[in-house]
Amino acid sequence: MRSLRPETISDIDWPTWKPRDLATLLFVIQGDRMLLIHKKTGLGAGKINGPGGRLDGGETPVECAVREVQEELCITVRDPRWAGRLHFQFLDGYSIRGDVFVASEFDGTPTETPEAAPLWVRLDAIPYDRMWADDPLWIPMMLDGRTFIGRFIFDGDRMVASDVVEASADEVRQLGGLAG
Ligand code: 8DG
Repeated sequence: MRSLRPETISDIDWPTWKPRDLATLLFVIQGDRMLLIHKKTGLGAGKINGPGGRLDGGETPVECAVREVQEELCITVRDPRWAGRLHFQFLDGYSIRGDVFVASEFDGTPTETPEAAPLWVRLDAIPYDRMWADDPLWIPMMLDGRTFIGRFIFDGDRMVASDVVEASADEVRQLGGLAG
């Protein structure tokens, strides 16, 4: 980090920025609806989000995304595709980077677990007011089939700064290939 208390996206030297944790998110999208969760544990407990979580040692992001969806909703997605990458710096020093995946097919029945309860929402009624503050900045791009790179500074739950751009062809090749 370039600044001890970054206030804008350019206060952080992103090329040398190292996240403390690596995580994933996965959104199942079928027709005009999307499968979300009421998150019961971990970072963001109480919010609505896509299923996901932190990487276990040795896991690739796509393996993590598939495992987290199995653990949280008892379903196995068949066709995960990389959709974007999110970088979060928190003012207390914590940082996390998440690869986002979409899928449309799965085996099993979404079932409530100790970590999450399933929630199907219509794409025109996504409950952004109960989600992380950055989500409305990139979920619409994801629903348009566009890949994205997001950078955010948070003070707890409050978003302090944000920057979301469409991923370049190089980034799609590199990050999509690595993550998958
Ligand atoms: P734990 O056992 O380590 O507590 O749980 P975990 O399942 O390994 O990790 P987690 O607490 O679920 O990981 C945090 C999840 O929250 C991870 O999927 C990334 C996601 N997440 C953030 N910030 C944001 C955000 O701003 N928006 C969205 N949609 N998701 C976010 O960390």
